[in-house]
Amino acid sequence: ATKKQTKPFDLSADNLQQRIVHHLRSTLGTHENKANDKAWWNATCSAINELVFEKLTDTQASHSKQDTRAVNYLSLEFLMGRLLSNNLHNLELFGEAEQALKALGKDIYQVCEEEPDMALGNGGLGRLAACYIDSLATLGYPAIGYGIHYEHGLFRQEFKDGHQIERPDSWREYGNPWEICRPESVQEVPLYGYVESVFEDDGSMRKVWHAGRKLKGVPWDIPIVGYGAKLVNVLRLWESKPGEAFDWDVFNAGGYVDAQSEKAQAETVSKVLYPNDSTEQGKELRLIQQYFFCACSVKDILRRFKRANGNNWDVFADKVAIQLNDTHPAISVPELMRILIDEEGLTWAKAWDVCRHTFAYTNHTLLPEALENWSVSLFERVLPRHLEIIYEINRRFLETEVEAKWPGDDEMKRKLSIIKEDGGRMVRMAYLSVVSSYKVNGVAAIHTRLVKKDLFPEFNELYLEKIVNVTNGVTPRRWLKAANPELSALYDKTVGTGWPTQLNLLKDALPKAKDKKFQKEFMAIKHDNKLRLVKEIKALTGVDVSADAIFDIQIKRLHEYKRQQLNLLHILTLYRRLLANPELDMVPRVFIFGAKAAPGYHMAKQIIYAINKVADKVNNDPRIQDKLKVVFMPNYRVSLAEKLIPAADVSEQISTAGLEASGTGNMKLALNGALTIGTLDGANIEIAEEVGDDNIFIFGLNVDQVESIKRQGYNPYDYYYGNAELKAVLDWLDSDFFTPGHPGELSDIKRSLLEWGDQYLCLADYQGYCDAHARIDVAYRDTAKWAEMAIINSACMGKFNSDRSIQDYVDTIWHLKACPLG
Ligand code: 26Q
Repeated sequence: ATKKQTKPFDLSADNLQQRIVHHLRSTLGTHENKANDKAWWNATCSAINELVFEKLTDTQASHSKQDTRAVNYLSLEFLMGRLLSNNLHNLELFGEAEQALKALGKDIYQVCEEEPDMALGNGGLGRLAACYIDSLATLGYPAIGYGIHYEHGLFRQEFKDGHQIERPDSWREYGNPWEICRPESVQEVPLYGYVESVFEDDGSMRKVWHAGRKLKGVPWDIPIVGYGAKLVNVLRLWESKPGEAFDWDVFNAGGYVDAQSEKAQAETVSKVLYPNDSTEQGKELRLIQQYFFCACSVKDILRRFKRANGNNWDVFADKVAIQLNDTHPAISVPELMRILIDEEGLTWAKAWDVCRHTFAYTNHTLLPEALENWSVSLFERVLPRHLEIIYEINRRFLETEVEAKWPGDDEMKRKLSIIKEDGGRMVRMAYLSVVSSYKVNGVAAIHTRLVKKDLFPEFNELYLEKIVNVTNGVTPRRWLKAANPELSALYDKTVGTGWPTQLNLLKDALPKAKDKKFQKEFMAIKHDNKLRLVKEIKALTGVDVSADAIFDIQIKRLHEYKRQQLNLLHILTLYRRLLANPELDMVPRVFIFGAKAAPGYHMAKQIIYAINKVADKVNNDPRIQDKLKVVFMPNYRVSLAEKLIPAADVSEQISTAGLEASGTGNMKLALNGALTIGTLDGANIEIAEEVGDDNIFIFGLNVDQVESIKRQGYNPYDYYYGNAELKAVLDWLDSDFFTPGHPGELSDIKRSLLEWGDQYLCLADYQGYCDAHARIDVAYRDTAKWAEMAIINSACMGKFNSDRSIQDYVDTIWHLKACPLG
């Protein structure tokens, strides 16, 4: 354990109590006798911020003194969730704060509940960024996260008659104690306009971009406390404002009202997170959002570099690594080129050399519709100079690199061109990213294999060793220590207290997996967590469920490839069997869903509606004697995940093989003792390797079988007519049984699985999936055996610590040196 700071902070519970009272009175202007829980939360945050901000200052001083390479993690999304409980754990002050609040008559868990989630992300990619900045700080690496200070994060989800309704999320409505505005680091961002060629006396030519509009980027810093508080890094989020000049001019011309609307336009840029986690093509505002944040971040990086190194560009890549979290920030490549060439006067060759040693790119998807392509005409209008630079990157790439490897092969040049020519000219952001980066990585072993084989096969031939794997991970501080305090205490007692950083230590509990007493303790904790969830389910949905049932949980964005509809088909199958035979011998099951659908994704919304309608029927059907319950928890988000995951018995990871890049919920659930029912996809494969085939329920087609069945011509009707139960449940969806008086309301799901071709092979995997569930039913009855398997799952998750992922990034891509505070 690290030694706690002695001066000037007294970190006793007593002292913390005084600080909380002090902030309640002087910062918030209230008093112990009348403060509401929100004020208590605010005061607690302010009290620990005294310590956090001091460590932040120390860290920044130490970094500028040591001046080693730092990584800049560029991401349009950071799905942070709540920070208080996590910060307290990372400062090792949770116990003290609990005691302090208790002395003031407050329950710390209730106070923590007051914090709104910071939901500045959609799902996996955004939450991964949040886990990674936690690990970077924990390991003591110099790092900055760069993102957007959205006014509205991901929408709040409500259900109305079973339909998803989107409501705005306003996480900062009443202020946010964690963020610090940094007006001294404001940046200016040009947009639109035209490019002028200026000829110099010496015959040379340079380009000047005359912008049509200017935005201002205002940085907000959120301190990121590493576990053990070895250092405090920052997450810097940019807010858009109108550029300095314009409103005065218009104002003086008597156009006060017009000025207001232009101000509103400028502020639109950081107003809202795009709620799509796969495709949203061609929206001008989204491109401006991406460029706005990249321009601010690149300028900020350059400002820091120049402060320490002047114009010594030879050392730039030794000091700066820029990681692109998917292609969303890829526009920062031409932006850095533009500044180096147009403003700093570097030659193309020198500037390109700098970029090629600075950028690295992480790919998170193989879905073709999720690959970003921007129309050339949009680019030309918004970012004319950047388009020129992309053309030149492309020209040199094709004429030198591609020509050298495949001489005279025009077909290959067409294929690999960063500009797609057929069907409307488009900029392929993935190709731009691969060409410009010194490393490209996939996020799980199988995903990386497919990135090489199917997505970028020619690039993989051209650039040997460029594409590498870094399997995703999750932070055990949030996903075990903070979310599951009882299990954490059991591990502390069993393997010692080093596991939050050395997650492999959990393996020391393996010898106890067969120990009856340990099994009882482990499963009693699971049962307690389930009891807490039972209350939450009742409060949020009104449904009564029993903690003695199997809690079977599928929580993730709603997407056809993730196959929530396959889960539904199995639920309908059980329901039918129960109606046919109410005495059917089955372990009671509660199927729990949490998922948001992109607002414009019709089929995803249909699936939510269908699950809600089936839930209505099942939950109110006395004939099935509570053997089956279906619950759709509204507004799934990080803080709800923290309540669901510790209570799960079964983890649903059932994507079509080859389509889920990694998954990270699968890791969190197994870490908390849930058994996985899953396909051989993404990180499921590596989870199976860790826990052993006997401790996971694998079913369905693997990647090779998916490929071959598609090649042969897949026909879902073969399965429909070949399987009486499957046919019956699909036909059931077509009736008005679940939507009385409204036949056909759920028919689109059946159509997508038959007439429209069942793109994600649900019917092919249906029987295997039902069989795997039958194996779960059998396994759960042997309580000792189930406990043993749950313990093995939890104890074998060491590999999936995000500290391991970050160390992999450091070793194979970033090459950083740790700089913890002394
Ligand atoms: C693109 C263009 C325009 C608007 C939005 C987008 C967009 C936004 C978010 C596209 C994709 C995303 C998010 C993707 C994502 O979350 N991918 C997941 O990443 C996880 C972390 O690597 C993996 O575990 C998941 O398998 C993968 O689906």
